[in-house]
Amino acid sequence: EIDLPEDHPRYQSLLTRHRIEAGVDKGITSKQGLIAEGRGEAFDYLLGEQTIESADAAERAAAAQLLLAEQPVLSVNGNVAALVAPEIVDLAAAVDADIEINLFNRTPKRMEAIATHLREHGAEDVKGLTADGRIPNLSHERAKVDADGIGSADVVVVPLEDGDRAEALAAMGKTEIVIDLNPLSRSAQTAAIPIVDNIIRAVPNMTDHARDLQSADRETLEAIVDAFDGAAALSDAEAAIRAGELD
Ligand code: PTJ
Repeated sequence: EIDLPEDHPRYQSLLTRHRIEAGVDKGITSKQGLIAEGRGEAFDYLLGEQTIESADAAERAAAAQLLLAEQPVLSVNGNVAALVAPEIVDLAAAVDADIEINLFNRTPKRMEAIATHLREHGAEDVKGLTADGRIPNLSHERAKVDADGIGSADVVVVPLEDGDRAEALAAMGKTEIVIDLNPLSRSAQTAAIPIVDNIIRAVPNMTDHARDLQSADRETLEAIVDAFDGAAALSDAEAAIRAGELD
């Protein structure tokens, strides 16, 4: 990591930009990933670069949903790998989930680079390379998944996902947890649990909630999931953006 001034008011966004840039240099992140990052950053700026209360509630509900799941999978793309590889490995361990690489712009080279990067950060089993399953109603490359990963998962975490794929996964009957700073995106709108927060804050916070809920019984976990209202969380995020919580 480079030396960034921690007291800089935009420290988090500088750090995020740096990680994405390094991801592109390493062949992990696509050039389009830079554009996606810029879009996310604009929303984060308007949210005051903080985890708003409704996002924290969504992160707790997501942790509960993951603990209840039979076969949870965390989907990783080029931006996610560059931004939060060790944090994704931690979350997977906390909720006993698989990690699967799933790319919008799939190339064998980038699949390999991301798998290596995840393994370097402690991932043992990385799925996505077999690609013996398909998401119905998507074009060939974008539809590829592992049959024993996302293909048969009941709960999937899809961060920074393209709207088309989020919809196609939901149509397969998956319970989707989406992390996306844009509350108006189709991905966020499609999710059972939309998390409107920067992934660099969302993932570690989900892990904290999961550890806190580790020994909770099913009833307690189900009550947390049931009490969460996705549509209300999205309106709350939009209201926070409009109100401008800038520091
Ligand atoms: O690595 P690949 O090939 O799978 O490609 C990944 C990208 C992200 C390039 C691809 O999925 C894409 O083009 O996504 P979109 O349609 O730009 O959507 C990305 C969404 O993530 C946007 O709504 C952004 O606001 C949001 N976003 C970007 N950065 C962050 C974010 N949300 C949370 N945290 C971020 N750091």
